[in-house]
Amino acid sequence: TGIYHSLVNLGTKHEIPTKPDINTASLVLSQFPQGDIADARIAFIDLSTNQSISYGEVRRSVYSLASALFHGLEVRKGDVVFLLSPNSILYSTICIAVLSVGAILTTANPLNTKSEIAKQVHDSGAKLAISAPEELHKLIPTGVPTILTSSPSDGKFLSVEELIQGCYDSIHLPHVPVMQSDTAAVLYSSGTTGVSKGVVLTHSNLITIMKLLCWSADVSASQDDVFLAFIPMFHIYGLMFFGLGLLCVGVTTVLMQKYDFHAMLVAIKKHKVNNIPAVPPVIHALVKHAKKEGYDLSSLRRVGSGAAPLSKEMTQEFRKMFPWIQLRPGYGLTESCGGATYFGSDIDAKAHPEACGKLIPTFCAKVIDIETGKPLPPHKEGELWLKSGTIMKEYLGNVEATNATIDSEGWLRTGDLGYIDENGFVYIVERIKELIKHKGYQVAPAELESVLLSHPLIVDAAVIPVEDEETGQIPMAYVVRAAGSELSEDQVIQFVAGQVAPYKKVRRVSFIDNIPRSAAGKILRKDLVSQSKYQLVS
Ligand code: 4UW
Repeated sequence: TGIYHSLVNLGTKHEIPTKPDINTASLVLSQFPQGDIADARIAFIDLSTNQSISYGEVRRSVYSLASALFHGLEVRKGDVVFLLSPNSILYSTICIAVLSVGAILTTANPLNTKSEIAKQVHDSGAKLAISAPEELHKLIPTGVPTILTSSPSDGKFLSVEELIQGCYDSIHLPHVPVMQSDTAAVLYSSGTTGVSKGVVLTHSNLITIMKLLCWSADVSASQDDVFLAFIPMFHIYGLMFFGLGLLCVGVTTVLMQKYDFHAMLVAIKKHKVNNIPAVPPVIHALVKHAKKEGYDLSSLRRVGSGAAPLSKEMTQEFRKMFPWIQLRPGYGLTESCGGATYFGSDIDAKAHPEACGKLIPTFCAKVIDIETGKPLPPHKEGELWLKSGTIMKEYLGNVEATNATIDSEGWLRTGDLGYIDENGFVYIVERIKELIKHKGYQVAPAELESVLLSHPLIVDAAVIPVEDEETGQIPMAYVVRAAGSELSEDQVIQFVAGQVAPYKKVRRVSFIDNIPRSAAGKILRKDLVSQSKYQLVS
């Protein structure tokens, strides 16, 4: 039939609950390690401040904050709450409290600019924002009522810390019936084409992926595991691991507000970190620089890699340098609510250095011939399509994009070119969608093109990815200048940099007479990509 199924059984321990009236918050709280000793176990440590929060404190904080949101701030089922914060020991508490009152969580990258934030606030229809104090200035112009994560000095804004310490009920959750089918979160992703869109995830999606994550994390047996989190919790990868999933298995997570190579090495040694969900640039940095820095990585047991491709060479160098560390690549998307593939064993991972694992239980896949639209047999390359209980419901308010991405049978078109071998290992070969990945972050060419086109001396523009060893890919712009204009590469780079988050910056510019387009007017990015390769070698 051309359909690949995960051949692995989830087992009864991690069975996905089917009762319709279970929600993400009640599920996470019910999975918290139980008893006094477990209550005192540290859930999160902030690396920079050394502040920590125990499992018991997370639970009580969730109850108080949920009560405050519901009774004090009148947050109701279906209201969207916008969270703008770097990783913090309260991030999970906020997420779970918001979900527990049936409100919908939308998260954003704190690096985003004022106008990027405003767009998301508007698109998501946020009723309330929760902001780190240093990001507050980006929310004020939106007019959305805002509370801060931690207490401000001048006392003008309410804060989550104050609400938690206030006199709200810390023993019960407000009684709000929330169903698995209700929307839980709206995360932003550009998908296969165009600008950022709201990926609508239901409680059922989150519950399913959390159960799968607990199963694949394989840490429940030794609950003294210590994870390191620099992957941001606003992104599906960080949200699923650190925001929600890992709380179900009782590990301690050391949080970094932002990734820094040296601080990471210090954290690993100081806190005896043994697990790091990472991204390829971090693997790259460990291979290239760890020796020079005089590291102690002896505590590390497992390092994951996801969000962008990791080359076979890098995989092999990493294994050679750090033979005691299991390197486990995985592949996932915001639209699939996180990981879709995994390696169940290190033997498998070592034997398949180019693969990103096998399908996670409950996932099915097809590899679709791009020309004919027909499913392909093992080893043949085509677009990877996925089906699972974790696949998003839709793109928020965008029927056209939803229909272009999910077919009538519920298959998600990933926009990734790949193949599956006869043993079920999944290989991602190339991205066919427009998305650029810089350090694992999404950069949408369409968004940069519209910024470029707003320049009075730019007539036409196209943005493509250029491969970069250290960061994965960088955005490069092809620009058609207005007649007689002497606009320079640097001026173009500065113009874009003034309007977008730093990770989206155009880092290379080439001037061209016209942008190649198809008869239907679509930019022929492939032609530009080949042209850029030619330019780089010539
Ligand atoms: N190899 C090649 C990979 C890989 C990859 C992703 O920003 P999004 O929407 O989402 C993510 C999610 C990553 C993730 C990985 C592992 C995991 O367990 C987990 O669970 C929480 C999450 O990055 O970008 C999706 C796109 O990123 C590329 C690919 O193009 C995909 O469509 N990508 N992982 N291992 N490419």
